[in-house]
Amino acid sequence: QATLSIDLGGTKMLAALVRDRTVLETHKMATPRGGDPAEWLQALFDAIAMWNGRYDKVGVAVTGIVDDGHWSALNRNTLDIPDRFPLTDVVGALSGSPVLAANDAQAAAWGEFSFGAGRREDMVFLTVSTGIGGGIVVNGRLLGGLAGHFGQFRLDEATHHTLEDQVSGHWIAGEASVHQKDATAREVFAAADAGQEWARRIVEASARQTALLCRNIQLALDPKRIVIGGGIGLAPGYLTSIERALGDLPPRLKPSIHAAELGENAGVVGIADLAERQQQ
Ligand code: BMX
Repeated sequence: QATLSIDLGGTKMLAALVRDRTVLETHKMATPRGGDPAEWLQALFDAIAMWNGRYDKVGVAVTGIVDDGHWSALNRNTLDIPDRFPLTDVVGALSGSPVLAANDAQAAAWGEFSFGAGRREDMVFLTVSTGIGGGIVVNGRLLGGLAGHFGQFRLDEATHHTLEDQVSGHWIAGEASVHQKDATAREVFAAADAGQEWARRIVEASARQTALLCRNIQLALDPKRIVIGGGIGLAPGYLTSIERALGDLPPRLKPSIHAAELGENAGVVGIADLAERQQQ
C-alpha cells in the first residue's frame, strides 16, 4: 500500500501517492482563496477519488503551524485559515485512514534531509515561496512546532513587518505591481531574465534578504548545509544572487548553500516518510 501525501501551500495543493519515497501519482490544484478549508479538502479528495484503495495512511503538510493535529495560520496573507482548524480529524474522515499532519516546510526539510540535498547531516531548509518557511533537522531529529518559522522573524518593533513581508513571492508580486499590473512572481522573474531593470532590482533585493537570513541562521545553528527550495528559491538565478550577496564572508562564517533536490515533491515525500515512521 502507498501513502497519500498532501502538500497544501499558499498557492497550490499537491496530492501524491508515495511508496518507498517514490512518487507514483500526483494531482495539483490551485489553493482557493476564501471559503473553508474543509471545502478545499473535500474538493481535493473528490479529484483523487480514483486513488481510493491504493493507500492506507495519509500525511498532510500545510502552510501554517500544526499543534496536536490542529492547523492555524501565522500569516493570514499567505493563507487565511480559521484558528485551530481540526486538520487531522477532517482528513481522517475524508480518507478513512490514520493521518499525520505537519508544517509544509518542516515536511520538506525532512524530505531533503532524508533523500535529498541534506545528505542526512545537520541542516536547515528554507522555502522561498508565497511566504518563507523553514525546517530544522539536528542530530537526525526534525524540530516541530514553531521551529523554523524564519519568515515570521520581526524586522522591527514599531510595525508588524515580518521577514517574509520583504522577501517572499507575495512581496515580489506586490513590489512589481507599480511596474506591471497584477504581475505574478513568476512574471517578475521572466521580466528580470528578459533584462528589465526594475524586475532585476526586485529579485536582487529579495535574494539579498535571504542571504542575510542564511548568514544569521549559520550563527544560530551552524548547520552543515542550508538547503533552499520553493518556487522563488529555485527560480533561475536566485541561488546565484544569494551566493553573490554572501561573497566576501570569511569562510568559517559562510553558509554552505544548496538547491533542494526533490523540487516541488520535497513536501509530499517528506510527509509520507514521517507518516510511515509514525505507523511503525
Ligand atoms: C508562512 C507560514 C509558514 C509557512 C510559510 C511558507 C502561514 C499560513 N504560513 O510563513 O507556516 O511554512 O509561510 O508557506 O502562516 P508557503 O505556502 O509559501 O509554502
